[in-house]
Amino acid sequence: MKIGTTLFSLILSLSIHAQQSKPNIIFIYADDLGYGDLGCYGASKIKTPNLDKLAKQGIRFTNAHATSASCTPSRFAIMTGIYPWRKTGTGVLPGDAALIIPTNKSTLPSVFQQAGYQTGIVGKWHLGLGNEVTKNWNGEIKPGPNEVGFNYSFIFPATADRVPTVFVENHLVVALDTADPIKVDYKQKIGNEPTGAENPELLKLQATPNHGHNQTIVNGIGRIGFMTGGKQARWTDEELPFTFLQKAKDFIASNQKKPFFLYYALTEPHVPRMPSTMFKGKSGLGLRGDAILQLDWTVGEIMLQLKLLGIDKNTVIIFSSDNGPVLDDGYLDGAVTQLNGHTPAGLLRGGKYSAFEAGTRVPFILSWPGKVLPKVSDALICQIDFIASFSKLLNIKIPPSDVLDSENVLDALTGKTEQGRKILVKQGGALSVINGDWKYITPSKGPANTSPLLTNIETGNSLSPQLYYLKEDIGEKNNLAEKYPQKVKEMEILLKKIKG
Ligand code: NG6
Ligand code: CA
Repeated sequence: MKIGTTLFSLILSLSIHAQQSKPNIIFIYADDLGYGDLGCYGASKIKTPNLDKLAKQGIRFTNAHATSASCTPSRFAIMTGIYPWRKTGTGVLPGDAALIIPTNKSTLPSVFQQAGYQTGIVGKWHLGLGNEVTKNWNGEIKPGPNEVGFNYSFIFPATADRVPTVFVENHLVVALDTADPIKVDYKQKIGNEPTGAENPELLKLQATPNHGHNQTIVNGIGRIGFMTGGKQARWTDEELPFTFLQKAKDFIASNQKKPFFLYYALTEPHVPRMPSTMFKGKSGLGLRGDAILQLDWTVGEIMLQLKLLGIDKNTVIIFSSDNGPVLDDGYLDGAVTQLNGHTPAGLLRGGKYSAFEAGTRVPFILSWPGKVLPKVSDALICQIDFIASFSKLLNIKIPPSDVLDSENVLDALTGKTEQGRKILVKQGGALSVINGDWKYITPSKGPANTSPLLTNIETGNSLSPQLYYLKEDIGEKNNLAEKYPQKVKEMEILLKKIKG
């Protein structure tokens, strides 16, 4: 009996140990944070001590990319390992969109599940829910994150500026009151609640004229889309970071003894920027700057929790952003008027929505204190590479056709080499392809600049081909297409081949 018990506890402790030797992975994903927005990436007008510390203890990548210059496609790529431009319907989704991630293919979280991980997502989803646009928000909402690899989900459906402004935990809206059912419509007004267009006097944050964001008002902010009902379930923007942080911490605490993968998708500094009172007015750069302080604080809270639980050495934190920066993305929140010389894109050209580098080249930090030595790496990597790289790390075989465009860059991610990928296709408005130090932007119609009264961003659109030598011209100032027509041809052929 005694021997049996001892043997049992020995086996148990060995198996717990084997499990624990797999690192926990926390992927913290900012929304619309630019290459130049953090101290560790050269920002001097804004202080980001926690992310600077993370960068100092880990690897700070200078040449890391989202696949796309907006949210949904970048997130689609991370989940699937497939370039989003291969699939229609992967552009910025409305809040009532159906799920766009296939439920029968490998996904990033399903790879972790296969390796015995507990998987969770907390934060922004923006990849659709349910099978149809018209859905019942008052019952079980599925398929969603739980059907594509997450054991636990606590999300908001789309963006902070889109209805429904509610949290969904696993399949259910949080704090739902059946007596006040939620309805959502993106085509026409429903119910009789005030809208930003009809009742601007009710707004605490003015929308930029002619920029939308003037439909149902929630918490004094005009949103995109109409909703009615669910009064009790609606979030308060100022509380968002605390709600998500608490859920992320709960997930970490309850899984501290198992290997876990947490996808923690922050909402900062996406619009509407409405940080908590603790941060309002603290940056001197308007609400966008304050939201970045809040984001940095959140990351610090997670780092502290890991330390207190004693799992910091065995936990990988990856921090990045889904696309580049934008100042005015729909609200008059001081981002433009109080910029104060801050350069959200750093030395890069363009911004969110752009084919230029600032659209997709983003901050990217990886920290794994027990394993990875601090450094700065110039390896070319992309978020789409997570799925192939982590399958390698965890020794999980996935059908290559499932994750067509993902490359195993594990050695670059862990700092063993500065050789990442050689070739990467990126999506602003136009497609571009990077091959080594060269970048080619395909000719495209459309204005070269969005209106100065709206987002005011250089799009990268041009009817002529553009060729840049990034190694010496990271700001894409010098179009070499006419000088090197042969190179342009080569890049065109390369892109054509990848497109298949
Ligand atoms: C745009 C919105 C913008 C933002 C973006 C999505 C307008 C005029 N602009 O359509 O405010 O919500 O979509 O951002 O409606 S993302 O980071 O989720 O891609
Ligand atoms: Ca975004």
